[in-house]
Amino acid sequence: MKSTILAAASLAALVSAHGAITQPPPRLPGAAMAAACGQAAVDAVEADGTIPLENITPETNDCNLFLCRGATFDDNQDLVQTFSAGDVIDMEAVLPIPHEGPANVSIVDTATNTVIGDPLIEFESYADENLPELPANNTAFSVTFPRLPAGACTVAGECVLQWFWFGTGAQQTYESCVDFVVG
Ligand SMILES: *[C@@H]1O[C@H](CO)[C@@H](O)[C@H](O)[C@H]1NC(C)=O
Ligand SMILES: *[C@@H]1O[C@H](CO)[C@@H](O)[C@H](O)[C@H]1NC(C)=O
Ligand SMILES: [Cu+2]
Repeated sequence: MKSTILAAASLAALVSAHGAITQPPPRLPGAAMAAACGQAAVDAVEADGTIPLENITPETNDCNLFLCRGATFDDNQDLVQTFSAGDVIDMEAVLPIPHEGPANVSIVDTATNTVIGDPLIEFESYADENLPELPANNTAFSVTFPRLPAGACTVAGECVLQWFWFGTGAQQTYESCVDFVVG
């Protein structure tokens, strides 16, 4: 509950906003992220839940900024979703400041920060600010959960569904993660 309120608060404070996933509930910053990345990093994400990685300065080498923008499983254990092969997962994003570039959603092994299998969805050109209007599928789209190798992603924290977007002109990287286990 606390996390939900926090998410709403940080997304409402769209100070210099760019983009993030809002559904399924994404990993949020918290005490464990503050311990690893520094309180300033947490403050930056709480002030603007859509900021790119490039606008965050980790204070220690323990910060895993390039996985989930530094957000940790420890801070988000109450947000773990259960997905099974064939499930259609509806995802929603906010893109208050679009930047044209590629985007995708993949399953990532958090221990190694490597992608498992193929992306579940890929956009060659996403969030194109030159269009009069963004395609509806930029902010609401679905992915179908794949059949994973036996034993993969069965323990909470092992894997995330990661939305990744790179604004080519802006040179800005965006990551939002959804914690899940295979059901
Ligand atoms: C997702 O897109 C980014 C940006 O193009 C790219 O760096 C990354 O390799 C892609 N991920 C996969 C699994 O294709
Ligand atoms: C998103 O919608 C646009 C416009 O309708 C379409 O061209 C594109 O292929 C769609 N992308 C994906 C990944 O579904
Ligand atoms: Cu931006």
